[in-house]
Amino acid sequence: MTLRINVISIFPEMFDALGFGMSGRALEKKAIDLCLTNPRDFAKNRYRTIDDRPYGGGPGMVMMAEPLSAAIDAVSGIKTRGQSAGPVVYLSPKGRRMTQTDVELFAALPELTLIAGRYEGIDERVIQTRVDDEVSIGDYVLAGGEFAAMVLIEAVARLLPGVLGNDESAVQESFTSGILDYPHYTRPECFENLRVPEVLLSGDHKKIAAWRKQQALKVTKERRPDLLEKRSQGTD
Ligand code: 6GU
Repeated sequence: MTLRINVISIFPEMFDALGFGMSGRALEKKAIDLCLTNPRDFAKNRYRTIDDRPYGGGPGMVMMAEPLSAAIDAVSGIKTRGQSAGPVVYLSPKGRRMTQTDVELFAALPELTLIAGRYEGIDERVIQTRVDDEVSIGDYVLAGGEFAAMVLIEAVARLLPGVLGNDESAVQESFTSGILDYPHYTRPECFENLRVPEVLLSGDHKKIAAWRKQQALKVTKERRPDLLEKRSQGTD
């Protein structure tokens, strides 16, 4: 099974960064088929213009509806394969905040189209006519959606079957269990006078599991008590 990810961006070269690590392996193994499209290739004038000044005035530029919608239609399956095979997701600081649950849903799809906007944003009519889902990766502002799209892709890549070396790691750690991860140690046993907790050397797997659970709960209570509340309410 291959997840087709269409990306609409005026900086397609930025996505070369996905060629490393876990996302690199997902691309190599064809767990992901990354299809990059530049809206500039769909611009109408000889300057290949894709942005214009906002109606009503104000700072910055807005991505024009025509090149952007033409780019979406060319890749998302509406025109090329006669049907849409997956949602069109616009990465935007105005979107709902993406969670691991969203990532899991994206990873289970056959196809996904991501729009990485630039400037002040995209013409609202593209959102009205083409966008199914508007997603933010956190409460801070980036200059464009490219890094946000790459964050989404990497989070999805590591969940795809056959991508991770160790099939357990993806399900075990932070957020999939709804709480933060426990601390990790490897050799040597003593580093700058700091010893590895004795229990981890004991070979007692029950005791180790209990210690890790307790450590995970402790760090979650300290740093993200909201996660524990959510868990007890059974939401998200
Ligand atoms: Cl998806 N885009 C931009 N431009 N800024 C963001 C974001 C997305 N998510 C958080 N900040």
